[in-house]
Amino acid sequence: MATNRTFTMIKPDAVGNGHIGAILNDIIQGGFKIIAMKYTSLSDEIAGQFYTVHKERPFYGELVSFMSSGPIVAAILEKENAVEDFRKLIGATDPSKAEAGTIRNKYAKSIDANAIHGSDSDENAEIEGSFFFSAFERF
Ligand code: IDP
Repeated sequence: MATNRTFTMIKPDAVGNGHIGAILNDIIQGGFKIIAMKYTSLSDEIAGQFYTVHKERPFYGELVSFMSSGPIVAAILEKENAVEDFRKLIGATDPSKAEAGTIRNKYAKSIDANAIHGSDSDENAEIEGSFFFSAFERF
């Protein structure tokens, strides 16, 4: 059974382009409740740890330097069927293929700088949420 939480990051491109407010509004209007949230920056080392599952992929180095290029907003979100519904709300990885009205369609410019992260499974939502937030912050 699907759990009711997912994890997101508003990526450096969307933060730098002034889209934090609009994206949070889309998330809330999409029916998600914000359980925990922080505005922070990732070092190369921390970004590398977060994306360690992609270590063997050709874009890993590019992804790590992009994610440490400026501030991000990390958050844990709650909604029934959260992981799947949030992936629908953000749209395809490549914004040129993301459906109209999705967050990546509206705010992203390229496949690497694609505005927002959304966990791809319940298991990863839990791992990623606990990477950023301590147990009492995730209560
Ligand atoms: P997802 O974020 O939609 O789940 P993944 O395939 O898990 O997509 O890739 C993780 C992140 O790596 C993407 O959100 C994007 O920022 C970056 N990425 C994916 N494919 C490419 C690529 O071909 N070139 C550069 N960056 C990529």
